[in-house]
Amino acid sequence: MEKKINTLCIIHQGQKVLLGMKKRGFGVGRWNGFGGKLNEGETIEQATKREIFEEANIIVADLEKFGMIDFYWQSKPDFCIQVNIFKSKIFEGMPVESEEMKPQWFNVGKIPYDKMWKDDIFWLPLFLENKKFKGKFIFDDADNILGKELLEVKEI
Ligand code: 6OG
Repeated sequence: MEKKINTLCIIHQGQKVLLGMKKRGFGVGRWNGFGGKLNEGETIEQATKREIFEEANIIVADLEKFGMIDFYWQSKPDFCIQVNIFKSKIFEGMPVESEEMKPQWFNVGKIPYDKMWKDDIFWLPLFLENKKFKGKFIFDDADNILGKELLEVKEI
């Protein structure tokens, strides 16, 4: 099994969340949190901070892990992306568009789920209610959900 560790960070301040429109690569054209793969020797937290700085030019001061989801695709049974999902409430700097992401604030009542990965509508409401979760999603090649498991947990 090839398991790729990824990070995902969403800034959540009261009734607002900061998302980014992915401008290139995997997930292009979708709103998502900020994140990516780990560099060699990096911890998951270090990679989370580096990615959001590279993609939105902000420095997060607090990181709390809220979720861990394993993603599989039906046509690639030996491949998995593990996404480690973090919340930050405090950051330094102003979000700035990068080559990879265009940041934008959304009201929690107006999350653009129709332009996001199809798993997000299941776990993001938990995240917004400060609930922690673990899960697994299986997609087909058109990124439709074929199977899912999602559990609220006390600690990740
Ligand atoms: P790069 O490989 O471009 O980073 N990611 C996902 N996010 C959601 N919401 N759903 C998924 O379902 C995802 N698969 C990957 C992790 C890719 C970014 O996309 C996230 C990373 O933050 C399949 O560097």
